[in-house]
Amino acid sequence: MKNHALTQWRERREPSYGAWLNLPDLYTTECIARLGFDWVCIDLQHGLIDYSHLLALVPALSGTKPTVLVRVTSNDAGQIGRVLDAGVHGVIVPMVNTPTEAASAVSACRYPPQGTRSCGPMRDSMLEGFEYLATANSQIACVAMIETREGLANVKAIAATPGLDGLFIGPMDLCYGLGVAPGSFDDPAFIEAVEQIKQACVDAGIAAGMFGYNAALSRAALADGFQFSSIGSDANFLRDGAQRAFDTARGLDEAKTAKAQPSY
Ligand code: 3PY
Ligand code: MG
Repeated sequence: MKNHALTQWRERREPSYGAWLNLPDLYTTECIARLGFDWVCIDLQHGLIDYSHLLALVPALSGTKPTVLVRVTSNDAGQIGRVLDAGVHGVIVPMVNTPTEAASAVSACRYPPQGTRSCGPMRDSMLEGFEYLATANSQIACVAMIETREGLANVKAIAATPGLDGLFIGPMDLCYGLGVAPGSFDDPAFIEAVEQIKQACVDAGIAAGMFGYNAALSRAALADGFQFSSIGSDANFLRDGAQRAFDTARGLDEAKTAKAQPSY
């Protein structure tokens, strides 16, 4: 197994574009899978998706370009094992606050001796046989989210966790953690925190990622040295596209109606 997104992040040659999947819908998932994104992330934490939906979405993504990641609901080794066994190639773990928590996430992703993942890769072994076991430890991506004040305070040590592949910023929770109004992405405290997280990734030699509420935020992050960013979600692509079409049909000025607020 070769993880396309992880290879991009490691080589740092090009920005890695992701799409966020919040909807438990096969058709929208198949559409997004064919647009050329480098990775998609199925969101079990805030998306309207549960494990049984995921079991249908992953086969719909098989054989398409994007690397399939899952944001798990929490740093739970049991859930991490189950999503990996369902055939996804990495996890994004929310609210990682300490190096111990980061080490626990990594351990859940790696077979012994590097970790404690239990062996039963149902879907991957069906597709790849035992070959999967030889490559899984180096090809499964483990990403920790930094989105609290405690996580930020510990960011250097978290980034240095052996086996961790990247840090991913949750901008809205980070605003809450910093005590600035949600969505204040130009607040100096937020900008300083983002810089600190990016620098911790550079120092540790791992990838820096940013949840992008829209394509402009994502573009700014990628231009600013981040390796990967989600540029939007299925839900907001649908909503924004419908809004734009409706506005255009009514002859409204797009600039006036463009959404200023981030949306999920
Ligand atoms: C955040 O903004 O905190 C996120 O986790 C995005 O889903
Ligand atoms: Mg968050």
